[in-house]
Amino acid sequence: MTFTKRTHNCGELRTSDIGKRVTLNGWVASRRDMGAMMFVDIRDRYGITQVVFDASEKTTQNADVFATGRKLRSEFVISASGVVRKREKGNSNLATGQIEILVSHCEILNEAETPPFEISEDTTASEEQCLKYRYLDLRRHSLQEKFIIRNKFYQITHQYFHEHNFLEIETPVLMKSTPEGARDFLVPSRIHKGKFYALPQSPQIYKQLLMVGGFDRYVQIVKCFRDEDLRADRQPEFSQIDVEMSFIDQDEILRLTEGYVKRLWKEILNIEVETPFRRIQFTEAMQRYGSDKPDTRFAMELCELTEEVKECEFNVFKVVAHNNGTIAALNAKGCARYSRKDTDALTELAKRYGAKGLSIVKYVDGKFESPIAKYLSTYMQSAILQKTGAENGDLLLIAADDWERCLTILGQLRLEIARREKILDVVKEKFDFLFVVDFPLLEFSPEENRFAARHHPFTSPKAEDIPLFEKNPAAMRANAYDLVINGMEIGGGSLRIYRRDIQEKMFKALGFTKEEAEQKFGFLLGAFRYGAPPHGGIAFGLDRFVMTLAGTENIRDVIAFPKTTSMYSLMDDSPSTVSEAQLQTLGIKLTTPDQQE
Ligand code: AMO
Repeated sequence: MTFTKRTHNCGELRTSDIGKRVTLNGWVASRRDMGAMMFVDIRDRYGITQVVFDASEKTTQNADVFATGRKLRSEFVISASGVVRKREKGNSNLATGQIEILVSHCEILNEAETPPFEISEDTTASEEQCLKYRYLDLRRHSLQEKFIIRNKFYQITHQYFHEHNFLEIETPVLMKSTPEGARDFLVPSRIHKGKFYALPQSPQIYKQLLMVGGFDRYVQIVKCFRDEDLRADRQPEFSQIDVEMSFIDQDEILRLTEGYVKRLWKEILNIEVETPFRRIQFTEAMQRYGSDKPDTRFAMELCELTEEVKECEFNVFKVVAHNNGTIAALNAKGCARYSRKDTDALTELAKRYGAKGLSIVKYVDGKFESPIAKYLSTYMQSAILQKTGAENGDLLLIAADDWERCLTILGQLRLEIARREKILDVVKEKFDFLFVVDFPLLEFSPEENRFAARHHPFTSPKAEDIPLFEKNPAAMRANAYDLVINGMEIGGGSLRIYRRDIQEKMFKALGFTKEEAEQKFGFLLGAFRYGAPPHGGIAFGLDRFVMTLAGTENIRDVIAFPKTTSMYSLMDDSPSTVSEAQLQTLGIKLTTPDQQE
């Protein structure tokens, strides 16, 4: 099948092209029929151009051309040829808005059924519908723009790391299941029945092995897979820019990161980013903002009140203080006006983050309005006012729990108040770059009654903290760092343990027996016997980076074919059942009857 091929795309013709004979190929975005005149907008990924069928003009008088124009409907794929002319009334919203094409030849390349929703920027279609017909949704200019940014992002990334002497090396997608934090996606082996590969949560171990293999600078844009609950910034399969280097220190990795971010912002947004970025220690980030990825575009800092209220008669505070917990407050300025419904919603939010309750104090007409007011002496009340800076009309939210949970709850409330009070609307354009450093090495899991690695089991402790393995593992700090932009964790990394004896101590602290460690990570420990260089690295969430650059809060906007929050692909209906024969080949028998349908 032949057709008249385009001479230009739908976004490039200008007044300087007036008089040229051109052909456009694209989709019918809209069609207005005014009787003797028809206006059709043709769309492709470069833009929209108006073409005109004009019965009064000789060129269009040809009955065939006009009849073809009449047949056009939304989303038909067409080829339209004619001469570029000046538009009578220009449209300054369109790059091509000053010209139009007087059609003298038109071919319908393919018809289209009426789409399930209108493909326009102000579509009223639900997100489910857009995802089910993603290929139609992707025709929207605002979505396509994000993929254009994503493409630029790839190019700059390849270039930047190439210029810095990095080698791109691919690592396996079918690998050994190793505990890394999230749940693995498993792939059954047909040849080795009863055995499974795992899809990588990240290429962490491989990139460390590449360092042992002598590739001192590795980078890879790589798909990672994690079976975890989804959020607005999480997908089960996502992309990382994975980086590892030998013979370096933390500063060198952070400087490389700053240069990379600077280049991305300059080339994609034409924004000059100031470096070096601020570095905040984990403890300080928690104390001031209640988060290890603080959004410091606005202040609203937390303040600790443990000392001030530990002697009060309110039992919850007393018990928490007695057990070495933390009592802290957030001053929501001017929010004493909140209704019961509002404050109940805040309590609910606190509970989602593990709070048993939330103490709410309205400071109105010089008085504390709160069920806990009666437990707080005048002296305590004035100490609270002084510490929180509360004034008439303010709302104090007070949490009491163990240190990290108390601050996390308040950190979440801080973000919620900022949303409700539209504080971020004022600072929307600002970018806030920082590194959070000096994370704890371990975190205690009360459910499992053991320590887990805060970052991953290969993260090195600070040299001066190594003796604490025996004495006080909870107090150990890691050589770990996160890149945070606008309150989103964009990247995380660490210097690695490269000595077998330290790695063994770490596995022991994590509660692995020697045999377990050998079975799970034997190949890594083995490699450490043969001269592992000091090394470290970082991985950036590519999708999150692009979200920030494209100014969207929804990760699905930057992934061509994303999953829903219930990890479903509405377009191809996956996951789906497979045939009994396929299961048999893999030696798998399903146990739940409804899975066998
Ligand atoms: P980490 O687990 O911190 O580190 O991941 C690095 C970055 O990947 C992004 N990310 C995600 N993006 C979208 N959806 C997800 N489900 C998701 N999970 C993580 C985040 C995060 O900062 N191997 C280590 C890195 C290292 O130590 O070098 C790792 O994977 O932006």
